[in-house]
Amino acid sequence: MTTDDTELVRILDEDGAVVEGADVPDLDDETLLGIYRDMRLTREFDRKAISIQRQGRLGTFASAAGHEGAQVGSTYALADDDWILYQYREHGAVVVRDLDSSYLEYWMGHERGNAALADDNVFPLNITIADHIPHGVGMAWASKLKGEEKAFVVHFGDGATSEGDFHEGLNFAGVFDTPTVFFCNNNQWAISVPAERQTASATFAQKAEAYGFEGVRVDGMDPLAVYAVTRDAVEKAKSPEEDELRPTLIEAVMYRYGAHTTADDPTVYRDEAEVERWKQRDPIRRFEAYLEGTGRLDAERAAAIEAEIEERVAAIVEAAEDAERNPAEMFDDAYAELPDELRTQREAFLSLLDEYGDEAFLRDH
Ligand SMILES: Cc1ncc(C[n+]2csc(CCOP(=O)(O)OP(=O)(O)O)c2C)c(N)n1
Ligand SMILES: [Mg+2]
Repeated sequence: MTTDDTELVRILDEDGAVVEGADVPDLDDETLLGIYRDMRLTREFDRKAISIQRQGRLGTFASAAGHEGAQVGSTYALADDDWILYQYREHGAVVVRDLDSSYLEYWMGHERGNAALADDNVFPLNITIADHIPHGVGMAWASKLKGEEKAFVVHFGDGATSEGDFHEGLNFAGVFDTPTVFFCNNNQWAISVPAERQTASATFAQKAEAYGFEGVRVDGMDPLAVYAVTRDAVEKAKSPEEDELRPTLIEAVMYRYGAHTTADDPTVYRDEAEVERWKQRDPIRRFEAYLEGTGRLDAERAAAIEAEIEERVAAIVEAAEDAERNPAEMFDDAYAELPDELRTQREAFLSLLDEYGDEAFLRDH
């Protein structure tokens, strides 16, 4: 695994200045400020989620801090009817697509939040590593056969590239030329396994070559660079040139600032100095410096955005905690028609709820 940055696509340097010769995407001020706001919203959502998890008000949570540039930048490059299939850490993609309290309800253990994502063309969250990659390829293939012009962006981690599903998915995508964008969030760690123990390849992006399509390595903490490479990949997925294949593998190089999840303690396997080194590339700080330097943002506007975000996240938490609970929803959505065995279980469960009353049941079980 290379630690060399020279082949990274980059538009902003670590201080937020445009890199010499870089092709800055032509985005209007509203869009640029939207990217900034959504990255900050992602970070605040993350901070708040961890805080309420520590108070016993949320289940296990996977932090996205450090990933905001990759998640928000890539999702801004999509049309509303393009699909996103994600792993579990890409809250920034959900933020762009329409974050509401139901998403937090999922992390509180209620399936409704997961099911609601489909309304925004987001496939349910996927904890079984790499399982959703073949799904993303299959959906993309079906869409192409139907004559649609949609892209399917599949997010996964560096660790996911060691799974059979990754290789099966990419191979199929190349052979059947599906409109799939494979977005590898190389955050340097798969729980406690470092990227250099994940592969002997020099980069994750180069794995695309074996499947016959393009691989791109981008600075995943530079939202403009991520936007640009994703926009190009999506364009190619929808209308490739004659000699091009539709799929692309994007390796977004970034860092997971926090623990793997709230159930993990990274101090036992990694050095705090490494975390601090990567924070020098922080996507929010860099982008803020860019916006300030180009006269699009000042301290007053940034403070107003911060206040708006804090209020919004507080409202999301309140609504998620106040939402009506229906534990029988765990039987919905996995099957169009429940198999007999699950139907029996559902009936038994409903009669238990009936017997106890919802509140007493939730308290005692
Ligand atoms: C098939 C499968 N094997 C193992 C696990 C346990 N597990 C959960 S997260 C994880 C690491 C994933 O790392 P990576 O793909 O780099 O994603 P990241 O957590 O860094 O975002 C593992 C091994 C799992 N969820 N699914
Ligand atoms: Mg990882």
